[in-house]
Amino acid sequence: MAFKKLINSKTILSFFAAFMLFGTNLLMAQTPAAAAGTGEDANQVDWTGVAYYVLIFFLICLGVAVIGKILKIYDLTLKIQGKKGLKWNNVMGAICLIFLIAGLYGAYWSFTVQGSMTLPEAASIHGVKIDEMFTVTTILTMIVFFITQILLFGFLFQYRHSDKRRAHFLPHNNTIEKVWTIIPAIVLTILVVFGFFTWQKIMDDTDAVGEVKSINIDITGHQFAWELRYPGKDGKLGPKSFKLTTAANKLGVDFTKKSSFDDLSADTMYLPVNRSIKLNIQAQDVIHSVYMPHFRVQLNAVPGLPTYFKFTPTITTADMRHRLDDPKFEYIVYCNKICGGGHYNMQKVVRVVSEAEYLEWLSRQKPYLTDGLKKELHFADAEPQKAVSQNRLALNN
Ligand SMILES: [Cu+2]
Repeated sequence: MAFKKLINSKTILSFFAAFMLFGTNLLMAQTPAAAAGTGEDANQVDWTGVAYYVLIFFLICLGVAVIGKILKIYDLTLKIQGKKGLKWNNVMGAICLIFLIAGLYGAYWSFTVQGSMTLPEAASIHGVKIDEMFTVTTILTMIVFFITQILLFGFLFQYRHSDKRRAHFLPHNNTIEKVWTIIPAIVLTILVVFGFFTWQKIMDDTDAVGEVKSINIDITGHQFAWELRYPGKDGKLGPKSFKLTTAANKLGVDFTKKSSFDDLSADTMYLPVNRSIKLNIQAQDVIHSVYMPHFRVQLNAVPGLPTYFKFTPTITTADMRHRLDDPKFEYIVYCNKICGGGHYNMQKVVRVVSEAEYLEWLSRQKPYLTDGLKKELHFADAEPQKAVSQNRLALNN
């Protein structure tokens, strides 16, 4: 019966879960290793997956349980010998103090070690504001975190049970209630208002008076790629309709409108530095999400709900490579929704360049209106050809 008690069903289930997790981890680690290489590489297994850390956690728990049992036996031995047993309240108080110091050091460690893994400085104007908000929120929550943790575990240690002391029962106190309701309410209101005005500024789509007009760029998500469309010489993107989508016209651009003829399709997102960009965001199948972490840009791409994000890049790719001392650095636009099996594939390079480089690049871009599309739309060859040749020298102003 004792054995039955020891190995109760919860323990068995926990170990079974750990075993399954470890097995899955091993399997997943082996698959890419086998697929990736031949020879020695194929036999290499990455042991440091999630399950590895879960197992380490279980082992630490086991270690703590064993130490607890040893202390219990020591306590019983003392009592059998007629001596005073262990002062468990002191043991618990000491554990609280150790937990407090280890926890605070852990928080400090994660800030200093993992803090350096955060994104480099924001490469857009509004990104600096977002970072400021993040810093203010982090500082405020950290102050609360450190105060509450020190009070919580410090009090547990200081006022641990003692036969000589009796706890004071405090049924109600209006002053305390007011303090811990009003102060957090004020702090949260400041944070929310701060966030509201920042968001309002970011989402303001009107160009300021005297400001150079924003460049309109279309980004459309589908499983599993981003499609980019740039305006041609007229600076306007042609209208689109999902009803017009075909194999050749995969964005469903409406060619009954003149503004559609000079649109360009691009593989890489080139952006001129210090120019306002209006990124028009769409999706053709499921929900995707435009995510450009270095510019602090993220917005969902929802089918049937066109939206946009306006931002101004401030650091060129070359400049960022120099700052990070990484000659291979590229800004990337990702998809930030788990949108299907090939989700990881939804990446495109974003290159921030000077205005001159941008215009030179733009002049080399292919028109959206391809020969295949012309055929499909039964266009007379001469007319679109003319339109396209003009657009090759398009200036996006
Ligand atoms: Cu996606």
